[in-house]
Amino acid sequence: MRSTTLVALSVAIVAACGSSKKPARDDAAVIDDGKLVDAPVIPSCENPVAGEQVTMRRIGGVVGAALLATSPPNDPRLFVLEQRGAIRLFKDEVLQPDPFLDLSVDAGGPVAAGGEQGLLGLAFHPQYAANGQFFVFYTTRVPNNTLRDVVARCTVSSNPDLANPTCVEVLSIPDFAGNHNGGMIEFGNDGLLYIGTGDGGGGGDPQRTAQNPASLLGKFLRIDVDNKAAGKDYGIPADNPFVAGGGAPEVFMLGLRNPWRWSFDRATGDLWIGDVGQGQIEELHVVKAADQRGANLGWSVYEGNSCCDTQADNCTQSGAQYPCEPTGKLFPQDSRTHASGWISIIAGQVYRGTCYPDLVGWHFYTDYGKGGLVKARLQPAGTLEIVDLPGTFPAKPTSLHADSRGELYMTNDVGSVYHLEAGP
Ligand SMILES: [Ca+2]
Ligand SMILES: [Ca+2]
Repeated sequence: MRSTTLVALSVAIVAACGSSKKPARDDAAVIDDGKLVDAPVIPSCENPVAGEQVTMRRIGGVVGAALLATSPPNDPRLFVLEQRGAIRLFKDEVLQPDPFLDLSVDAGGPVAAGGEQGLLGLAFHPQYAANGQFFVFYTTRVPNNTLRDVVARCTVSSNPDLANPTCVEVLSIPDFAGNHNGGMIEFGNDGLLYIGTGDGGGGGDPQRTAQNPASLLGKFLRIDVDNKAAGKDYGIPADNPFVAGGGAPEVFMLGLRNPWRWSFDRATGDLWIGDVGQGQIEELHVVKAADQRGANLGWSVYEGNSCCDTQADNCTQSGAQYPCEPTGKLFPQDSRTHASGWISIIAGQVYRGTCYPDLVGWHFYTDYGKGGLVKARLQPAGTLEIVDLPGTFPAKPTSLHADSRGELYMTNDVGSVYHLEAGP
């Protein structure tokens, strides 16, 4: 199976920028379980383009809402999530007719889609080229019409463009409302799988999950998919903050409301998190690698920098029960009010590609309602340099994420996929 995959990948490799092509290279190797495996290398851009004027070029569209574009490591293909439950495949920017995987209800799959529900996350194993494993996050109502948020392990078939049709649940989280499901998953540079979960839903964190370390909701979770603990399909990393007690062992960070889209900066390991706000404030948190373990991002004691119970929305906790104590909490580096038109922040990713050298080190992000595009980069003091970019950008964005080359792709609610490009 693997040799078939690798031959196909090697043949399929193309260069990064625009129409420039570069011959395939297959001289790299990775070690997996002691076995040396050839792996293709994605070449850097042959003709980089200088300039900071950012544009979005539409490369194609999928069915329904497109929620994420991503790639396995060192793989030239682009995989796009359809909210309804399928993963679609682009090769050389051409949409392939058959889904890579279809977990939709129409295909007999488990994904419950609609509103904020659906196939929400996809992360390829760092050793995907060798082990064929990838992970998905979806909402489901099977069995018994009971709502759950699920992380499942899937595998590719002998055909590299087709996954095996069923996935195995790794983590199942009971949920109580259709909104606030998080859904983004990524592997860190430590090889562990990070999972962002919503506070459950409703409004105002009605079950007080986000600050409760025993709940898997309103958190970043971190699990080891390669070393299974007894009775589980995953392991608990030894330095997770509650591994010795005081909370659920999977919990890595607390105080999230709905971390819909976030990513690691692949160069630094910093987390850039868009936490969708309640009725007033959208938040962008940048949590440096050294500060992540056990971090508390504030919700639902705070919405942004504001004490939640002072606001005229449904952050209804009383100050007496949940005093707004800032000690031990991290606050966002950028916050946008709903009065300014922001309603659901869409965090993106730090550009680490080679096609547009003047974009390197900038994180690009946007908002589902406001649209537009913002870039920000960390300054030495830990604050952000923030630039609201001129120009017109796609409406109703749902994600902005890198492929294996570090090139960024935006998806939106009507199924379009765009390549972020720049020029003078
Ligand atoms: Ca929910
Ligand atoms: Ca926060």
